[in-house]
Amino acid sequence: MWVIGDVHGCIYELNQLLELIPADDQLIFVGDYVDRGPDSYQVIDRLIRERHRSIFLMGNHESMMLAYYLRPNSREAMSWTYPGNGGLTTLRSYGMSEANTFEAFPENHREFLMNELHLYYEHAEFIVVHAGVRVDLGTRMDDQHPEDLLWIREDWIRREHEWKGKTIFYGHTPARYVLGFEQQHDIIRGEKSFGLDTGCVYGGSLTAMHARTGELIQIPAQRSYI
Ligand SMILES: [Mn+2]
Repeated sequence: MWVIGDVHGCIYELNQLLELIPADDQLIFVGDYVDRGPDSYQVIDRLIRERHRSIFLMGNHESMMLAYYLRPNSREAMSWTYPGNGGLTTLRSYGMSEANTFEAFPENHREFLMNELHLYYEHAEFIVVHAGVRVDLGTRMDDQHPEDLLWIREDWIRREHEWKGKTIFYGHTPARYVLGFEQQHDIIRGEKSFGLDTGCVYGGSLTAMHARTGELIQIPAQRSYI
């Protein structure tokens, strides 16, 4: 099973990456398919075509996007279209604007966003989650708060070495944020975790890591998209 980091509309790099992964291998995506990058519409379309062999997690960006339409008075909803968060770029990729309703999205995309995204995936040997976990809450994933699984950053990165549970694969925090710009293509190697957001949309790479063997496949971004 291959774990794939944040895509953020980087369709060119996603297509390249999937060329290099055997067609029968299972995929698990850590979330953040949309926003900021060139073509969120095409990314969702490609993911839907891979659904027979894939597990999809929800990222904070899908969560904001859904909130924008389904919980419009929430703080998350309002942040989706802030400059920098990329919601407007996503709308543009659909040929839409803020004036459109959720029903304007293709039905299969709406169905994908509402019904196919999980907060985490737990395997016998590892866990996959978008952002990380709160180590204080213990090792049972049921005890974690959804908001942390989608949004946690410093409280996870700083205390990762205290985690006593299974190996965790996550995205959300670009490697350059932790390792520095010079190492933006490297994954974040913790004591019991691997951070796979190598910041494709910022001009880093799109990364897939084989959960069992640790093999890496990386596609450097064509350019920085923001
Ligand atoms: Mn992200």
